[in-house]
Amino acid sequence: HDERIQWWQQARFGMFIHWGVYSLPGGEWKGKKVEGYAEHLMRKEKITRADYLVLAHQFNPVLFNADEWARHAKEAGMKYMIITSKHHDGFAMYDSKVSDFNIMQQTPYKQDPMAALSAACHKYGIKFGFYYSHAFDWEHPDAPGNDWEYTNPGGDKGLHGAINWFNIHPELLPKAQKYVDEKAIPQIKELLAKYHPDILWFDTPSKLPLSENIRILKAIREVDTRVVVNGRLARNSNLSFGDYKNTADRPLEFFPVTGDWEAIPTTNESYGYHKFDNSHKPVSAFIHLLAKAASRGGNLLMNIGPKGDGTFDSKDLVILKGIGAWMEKNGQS
Ligand code: JFZ
Repeated sequence: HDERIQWWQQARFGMFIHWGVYSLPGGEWKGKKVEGYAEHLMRKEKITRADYLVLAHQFNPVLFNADEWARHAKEAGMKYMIITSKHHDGFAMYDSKVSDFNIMQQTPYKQDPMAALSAACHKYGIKFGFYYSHAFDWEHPDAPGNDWEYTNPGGDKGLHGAINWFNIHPELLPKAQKYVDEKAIPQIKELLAKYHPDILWFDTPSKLPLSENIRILKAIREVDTRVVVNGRLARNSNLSFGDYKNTADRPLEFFPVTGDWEAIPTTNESYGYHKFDNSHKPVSAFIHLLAKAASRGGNLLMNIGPKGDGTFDSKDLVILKGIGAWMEKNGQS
């Protein structure tokens, strides 16, 4: 742990990227605004797997430029990048042989943006890794989450609802285990083998029993002892299960003062691109957060939501450029 966490402890500032099929509708569905997180489109609108594929068939980010994305991070003074390889929708944004629900097979784009980003980050000396939704998976018929299409727990009861479903519905546990065995663990191993990421970032651990989360961690450590794993793989309050602790998403006043921790503010409210969410904070807000995080020994992983065409939102770019200008004047390179 002490060795693999070293680069992370020095990194201080990183770029979090939520990008997927949901970025194309960008918070709009059937002419109406989707409330809250745009990346939760499938759950909020109860979209079936088949209908979500119709959307995927339109996802074509022809303007995506990995070098440009890495440069935006570099110029803002960021030292690491974490991007959604698979969010809760279950859609792999990389070339996955484990599941055909992926960008190569289901989109007209047919390219692997994760391979390009990994190479670009390497070129600019930026550490690179993946968000992977290990618990929630709305595409897989056996995974926790999608209860509008399958007999699965956790879906429309809300993001934090259906807590401990496995105690209430123990008969559903073998299903979840099947998903972990045939999709989550194989895809995580695939990501490790293919891209050698510096970090893996997991989320919503309460959707699986602790024993499943630990099984996943063991599978990771069997093949890779060097990759950094965030605290949301298993219950976040227990530090021993990850390499560092994550704070809750948005109440940024509650920064810890000890230990290795990371906060994940978003430029606006939604993590994925949301065309109706114009609540972007000013540059100064992020400078304050950076200073506050640094003074308490933590990292800031600032989230942006690129658009479905592969470009950054101009409102995110204003913030990135503003931070970059401040860094140029006051930061160290
Ligand atoms: C989760 C995801 O559902 C969301 O889409 C995004 O990826 C975010 C980074 O993580 O949402 C959460 C998870 C935990 C909390 C809030 C939102 N929390 O602990 O307050």
